[in-house]
Amino acid sequence: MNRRTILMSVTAIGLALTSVASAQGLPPLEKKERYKVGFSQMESNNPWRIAETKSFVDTAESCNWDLITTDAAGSAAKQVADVESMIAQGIDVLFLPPREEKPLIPAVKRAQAAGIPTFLVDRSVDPNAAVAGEDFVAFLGSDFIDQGRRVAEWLSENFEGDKGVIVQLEGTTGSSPANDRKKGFDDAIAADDRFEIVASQTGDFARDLGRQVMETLLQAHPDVNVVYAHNDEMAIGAIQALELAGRTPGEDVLVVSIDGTRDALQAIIDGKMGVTVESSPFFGPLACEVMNRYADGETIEPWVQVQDRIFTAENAADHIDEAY
Ligand code: GZL
Repeated sequence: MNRRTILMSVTAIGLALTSVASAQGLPPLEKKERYKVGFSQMESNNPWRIAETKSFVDTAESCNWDLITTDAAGSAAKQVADVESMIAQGIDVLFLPPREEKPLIPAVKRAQAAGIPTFLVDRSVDPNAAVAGEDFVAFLGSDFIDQGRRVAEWLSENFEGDKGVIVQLEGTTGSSPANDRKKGFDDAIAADDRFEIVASQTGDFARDLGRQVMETLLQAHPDVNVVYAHNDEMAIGAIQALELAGRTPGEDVLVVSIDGTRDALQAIIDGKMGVTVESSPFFGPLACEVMNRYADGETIEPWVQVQDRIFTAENAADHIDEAY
């Protein structure tokens, strides 16, 4: 093949890539031997976050990534700055779990403007401000509304009392999982008139804050007999608070949650928690697969949806060894 033919072929590939991506108004991703990849982690204060970061790190070599990871230590503003820094370092691709739906919009827009294909993982942004397939390539993650709905469904099917007094521990204020897990649960549980949500307050997805908030809400609502936590870390914190107050989780109060962490599965096995709907942190392999599809010129579906299992006393022991 002579130089002219090679040049024409490379040009044709480039035009093909550009045409596909530009059809979506998205930056193309040139197929390369190795990719400089940015992963902007929001915080590392719980097993879920730590497992997610490890999943990306463990995928890097097999996916030919020169991986740059940052940790915003719980600050949306710092996460925006971290993304800016990685753009300045010339990353080819950005994987971003936006801590909150609105403050991370500038980061998404900056990456797009810099011609860097961006995939939102695990959390998304305000769809009124940025759209998958236009402002970023796609969202890789669970259906958080469905997670909340499934917890409510399980509760309605397994609660044996006449009156359910619910305290809800919400995730990080303004985050897509907190918004949607609340919506999914609240809308579904309203169908069963035995239940009343007497309090709903954020524990920021954190175990210790979840415990502190539960202690406070127990004072105000001593008749609580159901706790719905948006994640297992807060559920475990709530169980600690309940036991400190002389309650017996699993007997006089039913704790229900989301994620599927090792501690949650153990609490289910010990009879202290009723259910946890899975929300997997293992995004590395999926991120690799979707990035390669995009580099091959494929149009990526705006939502690459992750399917979630449900863990109860029937199957928790079967899955605890794979948990994080
Ligand atoms: C869900 C993820 C949530 C987890 C929490 O994709 O964003 O954040 O449910 C984590 O445990 O902090």
